[in-house]
Amino acid sequence: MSKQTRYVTTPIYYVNDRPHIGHVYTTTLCDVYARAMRSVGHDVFFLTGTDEHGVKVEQSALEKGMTPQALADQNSAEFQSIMGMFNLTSDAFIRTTSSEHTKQVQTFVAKLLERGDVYLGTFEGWYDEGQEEYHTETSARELEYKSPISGKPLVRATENNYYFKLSAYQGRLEQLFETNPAFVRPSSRRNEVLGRFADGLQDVPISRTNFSWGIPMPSNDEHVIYVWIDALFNYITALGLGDHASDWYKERSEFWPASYHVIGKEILWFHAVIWPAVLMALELPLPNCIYAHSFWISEGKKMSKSLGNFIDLATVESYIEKYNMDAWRYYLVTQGPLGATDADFVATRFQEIYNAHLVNTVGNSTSRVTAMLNKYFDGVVPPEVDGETRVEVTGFDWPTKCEAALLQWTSAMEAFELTKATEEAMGLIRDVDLFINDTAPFTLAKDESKQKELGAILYQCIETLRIAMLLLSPVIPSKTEEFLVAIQADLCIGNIQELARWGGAQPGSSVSKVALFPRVK
Ligand code: ME8
Repeated sequence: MSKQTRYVTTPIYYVNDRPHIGHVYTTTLCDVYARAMRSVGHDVFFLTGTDEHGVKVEQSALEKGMTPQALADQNSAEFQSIMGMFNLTSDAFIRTTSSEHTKQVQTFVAKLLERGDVYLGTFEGWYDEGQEEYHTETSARELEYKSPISGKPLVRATENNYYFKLSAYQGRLEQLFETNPAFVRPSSRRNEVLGRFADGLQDVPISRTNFSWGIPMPSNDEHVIYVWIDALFNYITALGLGDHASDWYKERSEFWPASYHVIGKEILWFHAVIWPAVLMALELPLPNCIYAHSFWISEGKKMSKSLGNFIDLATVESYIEKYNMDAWRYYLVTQGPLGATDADFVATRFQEIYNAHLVNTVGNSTSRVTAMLNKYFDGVVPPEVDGETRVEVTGFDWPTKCEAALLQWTSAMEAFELTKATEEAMGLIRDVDLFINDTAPFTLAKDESKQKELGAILYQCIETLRIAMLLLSPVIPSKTEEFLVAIQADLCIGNIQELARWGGAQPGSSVSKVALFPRVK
């Protein structure tokens, strides 16, 4: 496969709040995708960061007796620390208060003004103060004039503002949704957006005058740029697209357009409608896909600090301490709300999945096979084929099975179907267990004359596990590395298509026994 670029982004997180499971979740999804794409050999850029302007940050800072910048510095550092804590391999961390970002945002907005896509006007509408978002009459009515997030009443607000001419882009947006049905995924989210087009798109205010913590409008510093416009630009300022003389532009501009903007469902409108329209106005290419996942709820209810079911960083850390980092990642990726429905985080379910998938499947199979190789072959990989001996058990044509799994895995990872990709690898491991039950190597071991057959069976087991573990490495990177080191196999460095080909395990190389996932009470 030819080398290509892949660019994946998380939302940039608000610094008026502290990181929690939701932020860790989205960032972990992007991390799995980024690792998988690197293992395929693509040139990957994985961006995350913090959204640091706006009235909420100004108010939180005021309440804490801090300057907004000091609050932003403190909380942005906390968001940055989760990258290291959770083994997340982002390539850059963008902060909207950085001079690189602010300068470029002003350049882009100046361009929009110049082209007439931004103009000064008066606006009246239903405003959600918590979300800093306006609703149309129809949508406000549907929401019973209450914020869908905080439940607080929407307020009628009038503003003299700069507007972005969103209405002028309705036709092109509709065409985009029609010709590229995968622009917004999953498809239920796409339908949600389409439903709102029926209302007719209205121009959106993109400046504010009621507070000052933001990027000044070019040529009118009584206005600051609306935090959402400022924030959306992060995806291209981080690549230097607004400053062609910058190092960022030189090093990163080739990554645009993004492969995936991964977001939560609550910020879909900004990403699926406003953002592409802004890019159209700037004559820039559009991202390939906005992937909007659903939400984690906790123990059957919306997470809330007062209900005591809020999964903050301390709670996340307690899981990692009790189980391990890879177990945490595995649970998030395979049991999380990647699809159209919310996912419930339940402690007992975590334990069940850990036992069923990691202890009893990955852990058991790898420990069983490495133990048998130690017991019957002194920890040395036997040859698969010796003259006549190639063991084919009906239904287990391993080379074909593994090749198919690799192909499926690759296309699922490319398509951001992370659960499906993971399932390909897990399927191979479950098949190894069935194969062992069918061929009963422990019985063959009792018969001297069956040594070669026994060797061939165990070769097929360790080789399939090697391939399966390569495929699992984006999700459980530490445990797969531990395993590959224990069997003296190569780690994946951007060449999975070759490495995961049948025959990679070298007869004669040594194998240590592994115990990857201990039982946890
Ligand atoms: O919205 N389950 O930032 P934010 C899953 N700054 N994911 C969740 C979640 C949950 N319960 N709660 C939050 C903002 N998330 C803006 C974004 S982008 C240009 C600007 C995740 O700090 C999910 O990805 O409120 C959601 O979109 C994001 O956190 C919101 O983070």
